Amino acid sequence: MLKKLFKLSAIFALLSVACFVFILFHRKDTTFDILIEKYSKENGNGTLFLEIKGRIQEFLKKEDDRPKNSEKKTEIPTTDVSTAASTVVLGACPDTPPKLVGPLQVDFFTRRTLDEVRKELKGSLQEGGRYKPTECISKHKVAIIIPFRNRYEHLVHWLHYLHPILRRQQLDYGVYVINQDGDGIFNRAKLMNVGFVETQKYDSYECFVFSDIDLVPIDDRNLYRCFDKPRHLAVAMDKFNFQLPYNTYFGGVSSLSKAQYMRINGFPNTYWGWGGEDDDIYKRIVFRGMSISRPDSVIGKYKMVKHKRDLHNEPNPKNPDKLGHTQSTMDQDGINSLKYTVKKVEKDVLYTFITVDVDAPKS
Ligand SMILES: [Mn+2]
Repeated sequence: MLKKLFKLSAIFALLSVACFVFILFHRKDTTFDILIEKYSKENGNGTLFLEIKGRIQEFLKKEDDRPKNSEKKTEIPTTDVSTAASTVVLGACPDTPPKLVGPLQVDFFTRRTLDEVRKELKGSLQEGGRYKPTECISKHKVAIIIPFRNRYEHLVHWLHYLHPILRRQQLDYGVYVINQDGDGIFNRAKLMNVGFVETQKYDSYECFVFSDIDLVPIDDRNLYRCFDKPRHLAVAMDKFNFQLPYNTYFGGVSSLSKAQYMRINGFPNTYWGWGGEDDDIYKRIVFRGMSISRPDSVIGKYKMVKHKRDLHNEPNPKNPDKLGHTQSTMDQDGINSLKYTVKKVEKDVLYTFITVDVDAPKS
C-alpha cells in the first residue's frame, strides 16, 4: 500500500514538472495563473504559492525581454523594431577603440574632389562635420580645429583620410576650419584661439585638437583625444625624416583639454607670419608647471602634403626674439586679449567653415 502511494506521488511529481516545463515553453501567463490559483486554493497553502508565482512571473518577464530564437528567423522589420532599438541604453565606449587597424596607406597623388569625398562620407556624418558613435557613448567630445587659408587641395586629402580615422577612434567630434579672411599676414596661433572660442558655441567641447591642414597621420592608433598632459601628436613627420626636429618641438598637431588650455591663457595672438608660435605654446606649458606627452615614434608618424610656402606667410624675423619674453607676455597675450570678427559660417556635411577677420597687418 505504502509502495503504491509512493509510486503515485512520484508520478504526480513527474507530471507537475512536465506541466511546468510545458508552460515555461509556451509562456502563457494566464493559464499559468489559473493553474496556480486553482492549485493553491485546493491545497490551502496560499502564501507560499503566491510567492512562488511572483518569482516565476519575474523570471518569465526577464526571459520575455530577450529575443526568442524561434521568432528571430521569421521577424519582419517593422517600425516597432526601430523604436525598440532607439530605446536601448548604450554603454560607454571602451578605452581602446576595437576597430583600429594600425599603419595606414596614405598618398597625396590620387586626385580627389570635395564632392567625391562628400559622397564617400556623407552617410556617416552630420551637418557641420559632426560625428558620434552609434554603438556606444564616447568619452571624448573633441573639437578639431584647423587654421586655414587657400589650401582647398589639402583640405580634401585631410577630410578623406581623417574622418574615417576619427570615426574608428570612436570620438564624438566636429571638424572646424578656421579660415583667415583677406590677404593680410597669416596668424596660425590666433586662428587656433578663435577656434577654441567659436567651437564652444556649437557644443560643450572639453577637448581641442589643433591640426595643420597638410598633416595626415599614417597610424590610426595615434588618438585624437586629450590626455593628463598637453599632447604633441605630430612626432614623426616624413618632412623631418620621421624624427622630432628637436626635443621641445610642439608643432603640427597637438591636443589640450579646456583646463590645460585655460591654464596657459591659450595661445599667443601676436605671432604674425611663419614660425615661433608653437615654441611659445611649449614655453607656456612649461612655465605653468606642466609637461607634454607624446605617442611613440611608430604610432606618431605623419605624412605632410608637399607644398610651396604660402603667400603672405613669410618667416617673421621678429618672432624668434619674442620667444625670450614668453614668461612675461603670456599673461597679457592670449585668450584674455583675443579680438576678432566672424565674417561667415558655412556648414558643410564634412566641416564647419568659419571665416574670421583677425585684424591682420597688411603684407
Ligand atoms: Mn606644411
